[in-house]
Amino acid sequence: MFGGLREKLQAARNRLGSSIQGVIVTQAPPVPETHKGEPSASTASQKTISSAAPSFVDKVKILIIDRELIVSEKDLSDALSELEMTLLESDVALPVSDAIIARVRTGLVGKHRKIGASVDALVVGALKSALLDVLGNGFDLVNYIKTHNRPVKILFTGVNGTGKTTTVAKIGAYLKKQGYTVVIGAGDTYRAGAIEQIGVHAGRIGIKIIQHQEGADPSAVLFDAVQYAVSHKIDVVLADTAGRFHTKSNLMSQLEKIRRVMKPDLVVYVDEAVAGNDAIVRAAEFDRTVGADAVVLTKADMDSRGGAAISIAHTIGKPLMFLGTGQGYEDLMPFDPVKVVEELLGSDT
Ligand SMILES: Nc1nc2c(ncn2[C@@H]2O[C@H](COP(=O)(O)OP(=O)(O)OP(=O)(O)O)[C@@H](O)[C@H]2O)c(=O)[nH]1
Ligand SMILES: [Mg+2]
Repeated sequence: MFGGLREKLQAARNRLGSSIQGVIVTQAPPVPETHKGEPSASTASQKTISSAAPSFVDKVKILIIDRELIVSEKDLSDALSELEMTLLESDVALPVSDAIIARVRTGLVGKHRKIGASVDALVVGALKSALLDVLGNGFDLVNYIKTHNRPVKILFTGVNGTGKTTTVAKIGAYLKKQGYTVVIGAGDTYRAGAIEQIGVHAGRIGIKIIQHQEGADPSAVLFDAVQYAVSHKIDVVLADTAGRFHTKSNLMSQLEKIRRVMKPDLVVYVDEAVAGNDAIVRAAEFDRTVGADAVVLTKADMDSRGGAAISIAHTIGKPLMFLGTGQGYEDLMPFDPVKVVEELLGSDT
């Protein structure tokens, strides 16, 4: 997952580190030719020289460690430009890339004490907090269900073929494993074979499905699914819908009707991570027309660039709930920003 971005961030991390190392070198006091190997008058007066009589080079290092390191904006400008290119090439949306660069700059430019400890730690710390800032907090579905009235009704929307139906099945299996009862509403009455497809998934994971005939009004199907949940005290209703593009106004108004009739607690927008910036644009459109409370990005297992996952929360202001990481029912990862940052920068950070 996001392997290409991970490699590029590693390169950016090294580049920022060497820019700061360059600053350390230029801020070190020059070693006078005649005094090499013995303390100079100026350095000897500094309190940092240890009594173990270290070499002159060691003393210079100690001085740098003890002093404030002052990193200017100019020192980092090339490395930050490279980081910006890296992010844009990885399909990170421009405002998000700008936000990351601004935060890394704020984290690194200025005075640093104890810089001698580790330049790399300083760089990783700045990258980490910049990424965490733009990734937001995620959306803890289990906690949401725990704290809301039953049944919790969740409507899944999105364009064609992004993985809505598979995600409904995966989330059903996930919630069942957490001890919740679930019913699925077969709200895609439009595409031939869609009812059968969700029926097969529901059968495999052992979840009740409510369905009508192909061509039926999806609002009626999903209304029935909610009624079933109420009368059977089911915890969660998962409503599948047909894929549609936001440009198709008749299909979008059908979705509005579903909203009015079913009254979902959550509208979850599903798109594929591999779509990069397209996913961001579409998510914003869906949010504008029918609303979205959270986002699931599927096919993260096939996404090397990671741009959509990095960008979506910051650009549309809605949290990421899950990442889809494969075709199996288990291939669903609750979105945990800390884990994603670890994946990108390495767990040793
Ligand atoms: N690799 C991978 N494939 C996925 C993932 N999620 C879904 N898929 C695959 O994507 C394809 C489309 O999935 P569907 O669930 O049918 O997509 P949909 O959005 O319901 O499609 P429509 O109903 O036609 O709009 C299927 O082959 C899924 O197995 C994922 O996280 N990773
Ligand atoms: Mg579907």
